[in-house]
Amino acid sequence: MAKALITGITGQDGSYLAELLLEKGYEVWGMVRRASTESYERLEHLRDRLNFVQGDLLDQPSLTAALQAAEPDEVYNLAAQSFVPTSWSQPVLTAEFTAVGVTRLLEAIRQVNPAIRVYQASSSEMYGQVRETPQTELTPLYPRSPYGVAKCYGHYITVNYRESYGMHCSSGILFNHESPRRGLEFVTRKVTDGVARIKLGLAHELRLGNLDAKRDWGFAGDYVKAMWLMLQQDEPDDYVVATGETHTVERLVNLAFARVGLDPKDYVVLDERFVRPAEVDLLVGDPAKAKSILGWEPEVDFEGLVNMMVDADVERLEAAKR
Ligand code: NAP
Ligand code: G4F
Repeated sequence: MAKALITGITGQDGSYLAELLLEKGYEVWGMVRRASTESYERLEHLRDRLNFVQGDLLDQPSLTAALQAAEPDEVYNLAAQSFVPTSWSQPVLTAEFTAVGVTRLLEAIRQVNPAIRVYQASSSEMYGQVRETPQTELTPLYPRSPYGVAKCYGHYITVNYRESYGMHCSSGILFNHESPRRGLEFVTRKVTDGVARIKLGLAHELRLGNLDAKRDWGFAGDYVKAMWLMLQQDEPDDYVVATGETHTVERLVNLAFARVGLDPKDYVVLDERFVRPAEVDLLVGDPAKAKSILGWEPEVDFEGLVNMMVDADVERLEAAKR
């Protein structure tokens, strides 16, 4: 039985990846941070099939101990401070988790077992002020946030461990991917949760920042399949994972309100507090390499994704009301 260790298993992607690996017959280990209250909400339905080990990207000995306990064939490094606005208020912590944390993990892997295959969660946020459209694996990076800068470091240190030590390290440059399990502060979930609250009479407005920003949004359940496929290749490499389509935040808002039969003009309020010090105006990825080498294709389109998220939020809040 193959064994995998997932850092960030309690997050959105961690929960979908754990499901996928269990379906494929893996023994799945999750690295979790110690907390005074547990946050395993996204994993409740899987909990008794998973193994947990404590560890933190800030603490190298805990990473070594986690690897020794799990003895994985594959490590998926999904842990990070992943919310872009927080990276301006906590830039040093973001660098410790999202940048240097990757080196701590890679170094622990090199020491414990350099044959372990590694997936690094790189990000389209690295393209920032984009140098070309669509963005490919070869597009120059120009990050626009401390988070983007930290992800560039994580990306290049992964490439460097591959080239320096011949380790099987792959980096997935994933464009935005969402789901009903997305954190409530990210714009898609903020909108779908807000729309559901307004529909059910629990809120009367939705306060947002820049509605003109464009993103290439896909479904997280599709994207974790690409992560797994990367580690099944004979050779490690870097891959853009995206839908190839871009949409404005405004279109996201319009689709979400339309799903519940309401007009966004009656509820959306522009709020400067949600406008960023530097914006990434446009992201759209070219997934040709992932398609041709990994055989990966997204299955959920943008409208299907928004409808799935609105429906899930309405259902969840109705159940809570009952
Ligand atoms: P998420 O929901 O925010 O999950 C982040 C995970 O990281 C959580 O499990 C969190 O644990 C863990 N974590 C944070 N700091 C840690 C630390 N110091 N040590 C150990 N664990 C720590 O993120 P996601 O959306 O699933 O994204 C997964 C990864 O892909 C992240 O690296 C993100 O930056 C990257 N990414 C995401 C997207 C996207 O659109 N979703 C796109 C490109 C790249 P707690 O539960 O303890 O907080
Ligand atoms: O949903 P967002 O916060 O995602 P963002 O900044 O694109 O980052 C996400 O995707 C990255 C991949 O490119 C990941 F690496 C990262 O970890 C994260 O998962 O914001 C999307 C857009 C931005 O342009 C933002 O300015 O939505 C705009 N927006 C407008 N109003 C808002 C809001 N974003 C948030 N979070 N909240 C608003 O009220």
